[in-house]
Amino acid sequence: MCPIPSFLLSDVLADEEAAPPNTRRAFLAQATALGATLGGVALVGCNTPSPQGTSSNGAASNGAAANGADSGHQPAGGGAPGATVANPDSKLDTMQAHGSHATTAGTAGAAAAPPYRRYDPTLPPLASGRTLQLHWEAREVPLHIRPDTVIHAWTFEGDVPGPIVHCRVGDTVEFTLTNRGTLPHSMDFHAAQIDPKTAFRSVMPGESVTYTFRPRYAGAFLYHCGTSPVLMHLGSGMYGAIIVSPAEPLPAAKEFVLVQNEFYLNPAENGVQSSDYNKMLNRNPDIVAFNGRPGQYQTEPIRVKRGDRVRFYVVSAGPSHPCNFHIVGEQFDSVYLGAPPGSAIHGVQTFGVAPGGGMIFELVADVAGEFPFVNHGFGHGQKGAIGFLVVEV
Ligand SMILES: [Cu+2]
Repeated sequence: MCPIPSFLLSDVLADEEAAPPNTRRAFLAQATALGATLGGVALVGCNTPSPQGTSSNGAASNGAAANGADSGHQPAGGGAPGATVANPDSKLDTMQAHGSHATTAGTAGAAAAPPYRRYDPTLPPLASGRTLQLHWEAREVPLHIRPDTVIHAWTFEGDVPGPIVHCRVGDTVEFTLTNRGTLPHSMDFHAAQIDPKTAFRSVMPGESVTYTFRPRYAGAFLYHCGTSPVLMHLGSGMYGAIIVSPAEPLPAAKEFVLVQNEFYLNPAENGVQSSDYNKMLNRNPDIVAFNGRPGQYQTEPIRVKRGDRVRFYVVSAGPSHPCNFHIVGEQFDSVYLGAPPGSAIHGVQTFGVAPGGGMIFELVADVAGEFPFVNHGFGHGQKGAIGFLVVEV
């Protein structure tokens, strides 16, 4: 038996507190109806997961988009609309305040997690065509973030961060999200300019949402689940980077994507640590990481050759803290604060990337050696946001 997602109940409780006494009877009737709906939802969510063979990864994706991917700029909803969608409006989700949020620890133990592996920070090449078709799945899975640490992650495509997307200004991105989890989920691309009420709305388990957008600005952008409470969904792993290259290419470089995030974790049950919402509210993380694994690029550094131009796309997923990006022993020749190439400042030691933001850091690696790249807010660097850039002769 699967529990009713508690944050959906908190929607009800919030309504109850707001309801004046003379409408309490109406509220109770509404809550009963919602409870009946949720019962059905819980059964859907507890079914054996559906086959996941239709998903595809990253910019080279050719996955078939469901629910009308060829619908141009008109977002097309998937599944049954209306009554069964408890929080259909992601704009409202973002603005909702919740006092508490229980965790969903999941039923799979640590043994069900795939082996630990380094997250490849390499920027994928651009696709040859000008249209990207991405058909992704939201999944709740056990995931190694260190060789000895498994978390119950809420994910896009089973990983934290989700896949790196790479496209150009003016490309067409046809995106479909199918929810294979047990909770509502959604997708908010910061590279899009689109009506969030429809495109970024939440979809229930087993359902899909499809929308299309064309990025207008180049840069390093965050994407994330926007379902209420956003803090919990983003903080549990539902985020990633979409890199939009300018129409006129930047100088050739070795290009890497670093997405910083914080983990706020409960003690392990069955070998798996779940996310702690109250810790998230208090903003004192247990772990801070680049690309979802603390210290991974210390043990397996990023390597370039002397003389290479190196470009880091740094995105801060948060959910609450910035990334004060710095490379020990180096300076950035250019930092692009907004859309490159018109927004560069030069000769920079450290620059803060706000949560929900992204910037581009560039240097020519003309000195050989081992250079730590860090969040120079060292309370966070010490919690895992440190790696090595190795410049080989
Ligand atoms: Cu979500």
